[in-house]
Amino acid sequence: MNQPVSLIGAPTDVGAGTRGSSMGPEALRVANIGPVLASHDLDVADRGNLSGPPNPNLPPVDGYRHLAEVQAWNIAVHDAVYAELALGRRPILLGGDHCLGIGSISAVARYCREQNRKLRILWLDAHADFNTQTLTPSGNLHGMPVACLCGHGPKELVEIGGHVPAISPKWVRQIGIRSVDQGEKRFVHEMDLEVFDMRYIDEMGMRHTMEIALATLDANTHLHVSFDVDFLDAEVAPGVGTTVRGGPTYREAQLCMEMIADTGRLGSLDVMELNPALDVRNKTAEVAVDLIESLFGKSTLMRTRP
Ligand SMILES: [Mn+2]
Repeated sequence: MNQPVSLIGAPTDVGAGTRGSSMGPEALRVANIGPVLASHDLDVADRGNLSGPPNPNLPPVDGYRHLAEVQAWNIAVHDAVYAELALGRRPILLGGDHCLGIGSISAVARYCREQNRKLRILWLDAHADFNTQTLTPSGNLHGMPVACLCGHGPKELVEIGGHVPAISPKWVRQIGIRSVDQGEKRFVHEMDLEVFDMRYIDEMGMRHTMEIALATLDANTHLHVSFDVDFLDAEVAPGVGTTVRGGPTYREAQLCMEMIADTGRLGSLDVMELNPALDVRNKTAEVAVDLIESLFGKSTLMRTRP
């Protein structure tokens, strides 16, 4: 029997510029995420939705929009994700915007620290999400979670996991990146983040990219995947607030997910930024569920596994 999984809905868009990702968890359920995972010999528990403050839709204050609301939601996410890990289950966070990666990944990092496990984070996204107060053009906190996790951000967010910084940039592999602000790009270089941008994927292929991103995992490594749906090409996944053309095709994304599944190390997952208000007949939710199914063992392999 595979390690059981728990679905945690976090219906909020307080960290985003465009509203609607608050409806993401329900759209993923409508696309049958629970039964689809259960069909792969998985014990799936749906914990329902977390609750938190509404979106006040206000301009930035000191470079941040909705800092108090983002903090409240991330604390709720942190506690829920940590509770599932402590039960020996694999949390799947249904976002919600990507600011919630702070709560989710700080919980995973805390659990790994306590268990003496190594952590590898795959950040699948069109964006580096490495903005700060001074670099951000918008103040939207969904553009800052990786920086916050690495200790660069407001103390209300960087201290959520009880350890600052929550993670080391060395644990992160970013894949699919193709839209980064100028100052943000400098900061990514400064912090020496390992980025597999679209140019790299085009030149080297998804297979090579994933081989490098997954290299040196061992039996004591917890693998966390933070899947921003805007990772996918906008043609495949129109239902996100920040679509960027030129992303991975369906087949590239499928290979990416299958290679992650092949490691047998997936310990937790975020599915973020799905925005049903911008979707077409829930097709982006269905594509997301299909790719998540690949992450948990659906394989296109006919020949025996290499
Ligand atoms: Mn993101």
